[in-house]
Amino acid sequence: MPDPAPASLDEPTAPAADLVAELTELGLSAGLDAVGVASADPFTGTRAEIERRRDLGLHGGMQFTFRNPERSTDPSRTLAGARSLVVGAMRIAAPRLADVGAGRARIAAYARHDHYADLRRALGVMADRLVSDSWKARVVADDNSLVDRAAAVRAGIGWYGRNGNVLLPGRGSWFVLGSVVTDAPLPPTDEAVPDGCGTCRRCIEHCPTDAIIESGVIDARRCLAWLVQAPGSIPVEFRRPMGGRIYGCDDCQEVCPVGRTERVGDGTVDPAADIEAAEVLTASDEDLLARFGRWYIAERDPRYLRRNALVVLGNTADHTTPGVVDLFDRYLRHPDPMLRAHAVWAAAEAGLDDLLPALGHDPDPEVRDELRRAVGSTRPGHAAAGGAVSEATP
Ligand code: B12
Ligand code: SF4
Ligand code: SF4
Repeated sequence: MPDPAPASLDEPTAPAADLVAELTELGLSAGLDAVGVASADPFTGTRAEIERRRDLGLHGGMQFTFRNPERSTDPSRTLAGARSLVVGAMRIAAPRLADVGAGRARIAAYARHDHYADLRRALGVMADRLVSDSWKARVVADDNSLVDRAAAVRAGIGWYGRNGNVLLPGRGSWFVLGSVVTDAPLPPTDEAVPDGCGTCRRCIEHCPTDAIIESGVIDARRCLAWLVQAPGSIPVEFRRPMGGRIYGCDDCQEVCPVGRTERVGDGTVDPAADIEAAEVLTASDEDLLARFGRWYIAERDPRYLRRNALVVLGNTADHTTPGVVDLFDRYLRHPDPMLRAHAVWAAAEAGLDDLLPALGHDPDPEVRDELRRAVGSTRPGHAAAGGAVSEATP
């Protein structure tokens, strides 16, 4: 008898009923903490919500999913013929940490290690399995081609918390999210996860800048996680609330009671959790990009990391630490006016007003504004920079 004809690559066989179980098993073994399946129908409600927020200006100029909401909410724009999403969530180790020390800059938990690389690798294992059955499959995670949270909610992985994040039942929000978009017609996870926030409002109450303007709605113009990434100057009113943050903000997750007992690594020291602000201010562009290039840095220009480091220094530096005064002095003379302006603010906040007068004739209007503000500052114990600050133009 002749051998049966091999299945054509163009005509994959219908997925076996237990394929979802097998994919789930593969994903969990590869490091995922939860897997769910959703249909790949367009996320029309999410698209309307993104457009509404953009129209209200709540996106604060962000691009990401706001640039082309139609594309980001329609999986078939990522993979022609998409029928299903296999969604995965991966735990971020987020040990509760002590306050940052003087001059140290805090990195949010999701940015301390390359969690997205681990996530994509694990999703890739499931994608490979689908491809081995001749289905098409593409991994997407944090790349703006899909609204990752909406996919996770539709796949029954979690619910939208009031802090905007997706929370997994009993486990909280310390997870990164991604999907495999596939043309395989997989049976979706039946059960949606019910709201678990109840009457709690801790995240709204503890956001340092009141950026959560209603349940689940973030005004990015006030959100520190965005402001530290955004181009341009950090608006003055958000510099003190920035505290020691150089990248990301975890406050609305830190205060969340869900999954606290499960939180791994409490009390442990994570050497990637913070860095010396001075290190950022003395490193070369190449070094900064080699070390932090996987972060979203506006225009891929390390000057924005230095801008943040100056704010951190203004908020946390102990100016008796050797080298701190020299560092301020150097940045007060920096050729980049944005950095000079932040250095003026930071030096004044650190009580180093004596350093400021040298900038009396600064050619840049933003720097002159900072100097004027430093003179008029109401900071407790602030000694005005004195008459040496002149408004003369060169
Ligand atoms: C743009 C963006 C940001 C922006 C804006 C965030 C925002 N809330 O919109 C900024 C830079 C501020 C940001 C910050 C953070 N982000 Co971000 N971000 C994204 C990105 C690229 C797009 C998100 C998006 O489309 N937002 C637009 C809004 C409209 O959509 P949404 O966030 O899904 O909001 C939904 C809910 O608000 C819900 N909703 C509407 N009305 C109501 C009403 C109620 C009552 C409720 C409960 C919900 C609700 O509907 C909306 C639409 O579906 C995604 C990656 C991706 N490709 O999806 C990551 C992503 C959302 N970010 C992530 C993370 C980890 C963070 C930070 C925790 C990082 C940090 N530590 O600094 C913070 C958290 C800030 C916060 N509280 O949201 C994770 C979320 C993980 C999770 N478990 O939820 C994602 C999914 C990245 C990833 N692939 O893992 N982020
Ligand atoms: S990330 Fe920070 S600033 Fe943004 S909403 Fe959460 S607590 Fe507020
Ligand atoms: S802090 Fe409370 S309201 Fe906010 S996400 Fe957590 S459970 Fe929900």
